[in-house]
Amino acid sequence: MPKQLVLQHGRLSPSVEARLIEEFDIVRSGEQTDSMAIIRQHADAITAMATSARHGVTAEVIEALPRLRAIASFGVGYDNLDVAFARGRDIAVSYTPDVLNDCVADLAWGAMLDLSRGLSEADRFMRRGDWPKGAFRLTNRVSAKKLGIVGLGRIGRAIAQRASGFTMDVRYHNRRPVSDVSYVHESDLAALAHWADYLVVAVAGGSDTRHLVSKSVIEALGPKGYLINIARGSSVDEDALTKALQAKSIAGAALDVYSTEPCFPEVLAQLDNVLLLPHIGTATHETRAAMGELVIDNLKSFFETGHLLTPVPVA
Ligand code: 8YV
Repeated sequence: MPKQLVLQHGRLSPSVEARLIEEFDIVRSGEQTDSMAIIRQHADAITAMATSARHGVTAEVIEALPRLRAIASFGVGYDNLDVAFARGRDIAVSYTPDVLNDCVADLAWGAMLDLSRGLSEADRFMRRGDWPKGAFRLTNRVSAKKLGIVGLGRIGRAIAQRASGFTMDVRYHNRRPVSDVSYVHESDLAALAHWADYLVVAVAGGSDTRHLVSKSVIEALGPKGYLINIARGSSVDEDALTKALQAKSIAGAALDVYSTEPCFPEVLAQLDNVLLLPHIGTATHETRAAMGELVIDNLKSFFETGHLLTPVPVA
C-alpha cells in the first residue's frame, strides 16, 4: 500500500525524521530559502502536515495549502502555530501533551536545586582550581521552603507533586482555581511571588500570558526569591528580570527559555546568580521518542479515521 503524503514543515530530531520517513511519504519545507515554492509545488496533494512547537506554522503557509486538513505538532506549546487561522479553515491541530510532563518537571527541579545550592557555580569553582584558596560560599537550602507555581497545568502539577519529597509548602496561580488539588490557589500573582521562595513559571505561551511575570511580580519575589522559567520566554518581562538579576534584587533565576531563542541577553552570561539552559526541557532520548511517536500516531489516526488523537484544546 503506498505511503500517505505528509508535509514536514521545519526540522525535527534525526530519529523522529527517520520514523516519519518509515511511516509516510515526506516532503520537507520550512527551513529552505525556497520553502514556499516547495509548498506550492505539492499543495494540491497535501492534506496533512507534521511540524513542531519550535518551528510553528503561519497563516501564509496554511493559506498556500488548500487541501490541508490536519497539522500534527511535535511539542506541547502551540504559541508558534496559528491555531485560530487553522480552525477557521476547518483544519485540526494536534500537539504532544503528557508524554513530556515528567521530563520538564524533572528539569524544573534540577534547575531549582542547581540554582539554590550553586551546583554549576561550584563546578566552575572547582575547575578554576579555587578550592585551595578557600571554601565555596554558603548557599540556600531547598527543602521545607515555599514553592509558588505559575500555571498549574499538566507540567505544573508534575512539578508540584515532586515538592512532597522536599517537604515544601505549595501554592499556585491560575486564571481559575482547580478543584482536584489541595494546594492553595493565589489569585494575585504578585502576592504569590511575595510569599514564595521559588517561583516556577509553567504557563502556556502566547498573547494571554505575555509578560505575566511582570516587573512588579519580579519586585515582589524579592532578594530571597528565585525565578525558574521552563515555559516560554514571552511569559516573563525579560528586561525587568535582567535588571533585577544585575541589581541582585532577586536571589537568582534558572532559565530554559528566552524571548528570542537561540539568542538571550548577553549580560546574563556574566552573572553567577543565573543558570542558563538551552531549552532542553523535553530533550531526553525517551521523551523526544515518545513525542515523535505521538505525532506519528496522530497522523495515522487522521488518515484512518479523519480525527486526531490529542487535539489542541479549544481556548
Ligand atoms: C519542544 C517545547 O518540544 O514542547 C514544547 O512546547 O517548548 C519544546 O520542548 C521542542 O522545542 C521541539 O519543538
